[in-house]
Amino acid sequence: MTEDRTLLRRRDLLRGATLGGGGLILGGCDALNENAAFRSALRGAEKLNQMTHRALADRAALAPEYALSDISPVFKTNGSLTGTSTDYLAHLANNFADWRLRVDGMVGNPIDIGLEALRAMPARTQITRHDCVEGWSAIAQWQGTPLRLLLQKAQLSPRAKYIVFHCADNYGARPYYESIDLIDAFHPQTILAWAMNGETLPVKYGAPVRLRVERQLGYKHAKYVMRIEATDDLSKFHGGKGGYWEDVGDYEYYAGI
Ligand SMILES: Nc1nc2c(c(=O)[nH]1)N[C@H]1C(S)=C(S)[C@@H](COP(=O)(O)O)O[C@H]1N2
Ligand SMILES: [Mo]
Repeated sequence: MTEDRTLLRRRDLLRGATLGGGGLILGGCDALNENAAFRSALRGAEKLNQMTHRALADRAALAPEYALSDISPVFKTNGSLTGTSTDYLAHLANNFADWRLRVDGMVGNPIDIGLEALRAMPARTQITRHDCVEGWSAIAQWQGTPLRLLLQKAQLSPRAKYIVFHCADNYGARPYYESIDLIDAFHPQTILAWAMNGETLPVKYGAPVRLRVERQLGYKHAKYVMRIEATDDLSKFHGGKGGYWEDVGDYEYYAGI
């Protein structure tokens, strides 16, 4: 199969998997397929067989979304309940007025964006279920900026393979961090959430922004995100396995649900 035909078939599959979702989602899917970095990530797997096609279509599918009436009256917290860095604590005291999110690493146009500008970008609102590996779940409404929009703005390099989230908290003695591949980074439900259940994101849930990556377990949903870094090599970060719990607890890198 030629490369072009392979791409076309993958595109059809990705589209097919989300057709039920309506225009916004198709838009996201198109954007995903037009992105050079994402296409290059797919091209990396040269010998795609039927199974891989199915796996890709599955990765592009949406997580279930719920009704307002399904929202959990109590949403548990887990891990850190605040950022701990000096920098973060100063921003917290100042209500994040001068806080800036950085998007850098393997990008052509590094970004430095404040909370107001982030909130002014096109946003997505979704009511989803959070599943923690420790055995609890809770449903909440999340509103935030689709990660793919920031990556496009930053001109993600076609050589990038992963997106790393640097957090403002130490959990125990180590900094919390997480990372995801480009399939999840460009997934329409992957957002940097700055509101929860219609209110500004509370500190214990990750203010000012936390990742929602709805097809994966709770520990991938980085809270207190300060910096987003594109890379082709996870081994150079902390323990080298791509995330805090992957390094410390031997948790799976891809925590699919
Ligand atoms: N920065 C940071 N992000 C984090 C954690 C953490 O300790 N620090 N804990 C993770 C885990 S295990 C879960 S289940 C969720 C909990 O999110 P919640 O406190 O909003 O329920 O955040 C995840 N993200
Ligand atoms: Mo968790």
